[in-house]
Amino acid sequence: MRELVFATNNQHKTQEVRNLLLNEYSVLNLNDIGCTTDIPETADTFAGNATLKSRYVADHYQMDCFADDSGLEIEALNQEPGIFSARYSGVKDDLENLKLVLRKMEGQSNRKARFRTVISLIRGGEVFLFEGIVNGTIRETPTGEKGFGYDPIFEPEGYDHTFAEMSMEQKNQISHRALAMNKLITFLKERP
Ligand code: ITT
Repeated sequence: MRELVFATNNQHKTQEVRNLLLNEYSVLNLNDIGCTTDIPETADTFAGNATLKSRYVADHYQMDCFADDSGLEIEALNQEPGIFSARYSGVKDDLENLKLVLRKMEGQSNRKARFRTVISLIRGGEVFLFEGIVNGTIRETPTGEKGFGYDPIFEPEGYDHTFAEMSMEQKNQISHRALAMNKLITFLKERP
């Protein structure tokens, strides 16, 4: 099977993407290619950070590669945590980050939010970007044990369950990452 490098250290993201590419590509993450560097994410946009990660692998490993940068944007918090989603509380701890969001949202009636992913693919030195967005609302209390990150407090529009109450297969039918990945998959099919 063809191999594709996904520049991530996040096991949950790796699993979601492996599940989406099941029959088409074998997905290698940073751990699989022996990259232990904590690649700096110093840009101020999702696209910028995703490209820092994909370019790092392309430059250091001479492999075509894609990376995603994603996060939660909450309307009432001026789109925070946004690009700071992974370390919103100051530490890379999903529960602490989620608790901080809930504290900041206390008493807030506008609960609108969206998850956004930008994928950066580097092929033959050229960068291609793919975006996925899913709208929803922030719950007042966490529910569900599945998924990761802010999944227990995010209810996608049109559903009465949080992402953390859905199976990976269900989340993969509607999620921001799945939408962006589907664009990437279409691109790869059209330009193999
Ligand atoms: P890599 O940079 O190694 O890929 P990361 O976890 O640091 O892994 P990001 O920089 O893209 O990934 O940060 C995204 C953060 O946003 C992530 O840690 C979660 O807290 C949150 N997030 C992203 N996608 C999510 C999803 O599908 N469900 C819940 N939270 C998500």
